[in-house]
This record gives sequence, C-alpha cells and structure tokens, in this order.
Amino acid sequence: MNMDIVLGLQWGDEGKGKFIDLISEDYDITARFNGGANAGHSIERHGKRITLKSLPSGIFMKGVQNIIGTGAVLDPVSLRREILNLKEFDGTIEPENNLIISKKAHLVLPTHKLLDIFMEDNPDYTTIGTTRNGIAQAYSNKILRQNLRVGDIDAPDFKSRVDHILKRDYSVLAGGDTVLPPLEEISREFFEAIEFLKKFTRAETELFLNTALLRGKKILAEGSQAAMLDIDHGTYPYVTSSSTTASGACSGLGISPKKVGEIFGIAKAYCTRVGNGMFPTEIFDELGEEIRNKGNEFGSNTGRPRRIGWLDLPALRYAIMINGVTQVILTKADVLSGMKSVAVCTHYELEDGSKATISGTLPQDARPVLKSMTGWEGNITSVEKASDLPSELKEFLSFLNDELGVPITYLSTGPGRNEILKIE
Ligand code: 2SA
Ligand code: MG
Repeated sequence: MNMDIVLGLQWGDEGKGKFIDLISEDYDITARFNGGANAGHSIERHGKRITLKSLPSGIFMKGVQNIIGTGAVLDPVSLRREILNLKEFDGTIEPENNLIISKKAHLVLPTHKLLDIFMEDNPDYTTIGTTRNGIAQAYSNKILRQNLRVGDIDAPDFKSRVDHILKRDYSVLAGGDTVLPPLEEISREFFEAIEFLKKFTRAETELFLNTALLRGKKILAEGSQAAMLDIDHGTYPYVTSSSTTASGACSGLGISPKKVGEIFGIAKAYCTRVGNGMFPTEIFDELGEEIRNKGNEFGSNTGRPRRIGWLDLPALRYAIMINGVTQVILTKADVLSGMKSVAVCTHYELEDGSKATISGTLPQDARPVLKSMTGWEGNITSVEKASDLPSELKEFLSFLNDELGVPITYLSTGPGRNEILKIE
C-alpha cells in the first residue's frame, strides 16, 4: 500500500484541513510530518469550525491512528492546551488511544517562543512575521544538535537539562526588551505539560508506519504550511523552518519515496500570504479588502489579516513541479463569485526583458502579467454537480487545467464540510 500526501501549494491557508477531513475516512493513519503549533487546520465538527494546531486531522475519527512524526516539532504546553480544548469541544475524542508521537520529534521549549518574539521585535534581525511559536528556534537547535527530543522526556537527567537550557536562554533574553515571565512559572507550566504528554504513546514512528504499509494499511501524510514557505524551496528568508514539500513528507516520516501514491496539492482560486515576503500579485486596493472580508482571510490561530493577491501561476507551476503533484484541489472559488472579472497571473516580465512562466524565487523586479477573465455570478455553494457550475467558472477551471498540466479534481464551493464538488 501507498502513502498519499496532502500539501499546500501557496503560502498556507489553502483549506488543507477541509480536504483532509473529506478524504481521511479512506485512510487508516493520518500523519503530520512537519511544523508544529504554527499550523492552523480548520475543520468542521458538530456545525462548528475547530482549528487543529499540532494534532493530525484524523483525531476525531474512531479507528484512525494519528501520528506526529519525526519531522514535526512538538510544544508540550501548546499540545496540552489543544487536547484539553478539543476534549471540551468533543468528549468522544481519545488521543490517549489513537495518537502516537515520534520519540525523535524535537521539543519546542518555552524559551524558544520567547526567543522568537525577541528576534521578531529586535531591529538587529530580519523580521519574518512568524507566528511566534518558537518554530525556527526549535528547528535551529535541532540542526545545531543542541535540542531535546520527545524521547528524552523519560531520561533521569531530563529536568536538569531543561533547567540548564532555560537558565542559559534567560541570560541571553535578559539583555533585550522582551517581557519575560518569571522563570519558575514557565518551568512549572512546561513540566506539567510534560507529565501530561506522558499519557500518550511515544514510539519510533518510522517502524510503526512502515510496518503498517507492509500490512496493507493506507497512510495520509498531512502537510502544514505550504510549498512556498518551504525552508529550502520557498521564498527564503520569508519561509517557515521545516520541509513542507512531498520530499519533506518522506524524510519527516521516514518513508521511502517509492511508497508515495497520490500527491494532492491544495490551492486557492486566489492567493493569500501572512507575514512578510515577496508577493508579486498582491492587491493593495479595496478589492483586496473585499476579498479578505468575504473569504474571512484572517489567521486561524493568530487572527492576523492575510495579504491578498491574484492567483500566481508561475509560483503554482513551480510548487506543482517540486512536489510532483498528481491532483489539484481548488478552494474558495465561491469567494470570487459575483465579481465582474477575475484575474490570473500567467507569467512575470523581468527588468531585463525576459519572461518567467515558472518561478520559485519571485524576484523583486518581477512584474506580474495578468490575464483578466469574465467572473461568475450566483451562489455556487448550492451547486450540487460540477456540470451545473456557471459557464464562466467552468472556463476558468479549464484554463487552469491547461496551464497547470495537472487535473483539478475537486472544487471547494463554500466553507461547509460538504461544500466540495468532485470534478470528473
Ligand atoms: P513560523 O511561525 O516561524 O513558521 O513563521 C514563518 C513564516 O511562515 C508563515 N506561516 C504561516 N502562514 C500561514 N498560515 C500559517 N498557519 C496559521 C494558520 C497561522 C495563523 O493556518 O492560519 O494562525 O496566523 C502559518 N504558519 C507559519 C508565517 O506567516 C511566516 O511568514
Ligand atoms: Mg491555516
């Protein structure tokens, strides 16, 4: 059996959670392979939207095993809060029975979050516009080989190692302007969360996952953030610190690329971005404001307003290429409903007169060339069959199919759980 992968193709918030929720009942296992509490995967349960941060989306499903894999980073304080909130929301969830956390996943320590805030607010560093969850600090300490992992929490010297790191980091932070909570307070909160974490299964998830594949189980790898935020292939330095792409799913879970089946790439019918960084198709006028409000484009965890832009085909072609996407899922076309015309960036013109139809760097001098298309009217959310979609939207989809060379197989037509159409 294969592992299928779901990934964002833009800058996050493409609607991965909703698609994963739709297909996850076909899988035995859902697995997170990158990122941590910086993610916000919104899914609908009991008529309400709920946002998952570190937990895989299969957590609500009986019989689905959920994995937080080695390539992810785990903030015990945030995970504890997330699980307690979820239990309050839905008393039937049982992460004690259907969650396995990789012993090799790295821990986010309380000072990682404080250092993230310190660096973001300090003019001596590049401001990235992070989610302030200590993601870069945990990953950089991993690369420096100075960090602690989930498997370390049972070691007799765990407490003293953490205390040492917290003290050391506090002495660095003391020189800055960041408001520091008392060290004893963050330490107590952290160790309480560690005790909580001990209720959950911790294992070498590589063995679990590969054995499951051999036994014919189906795995869904659930990407956080998105291709253009990948540490290697994204718009560096305005990226996250993990591998967000299909190859990141393999390395983050310890699964061979030979075992990968479908690679579902999720893209919005327009673009959004939070945080700083290049965004050639950004819309600065009231139209951007209108799309932001209509599409409810605010960070699902941080509430930050998202920047809005037209669909960027050079960037999307690049994301499809590096991920080997086999199916594209287009979301939020309903947000553009009722506009007289919509635009798509087909290529960039560069200062030297050259033309770029595919690009992962989005150079500063890139002038987006927009193709304007007739918009579609009406409430597509109530459409039940793809054949009943407005003809202008069908044209938009067929234009994208031709331009991307990969089929669009689903179209999300509204925020609701069932508001998604299979495109034959
Ligand atoms: P970080 O915190 O170090 O990973 O930030 C680095 C960059 O990555 C971006 N980033 C995101 N962009 C969109 N959505 C994200 N997740 C949450 C969501 C964010 C939220 O789904 O809504 O609640 O605001 C996410 N996580 C990281 C970030 O904006 C920086 O550009
Ligand atoms: Mg999100």
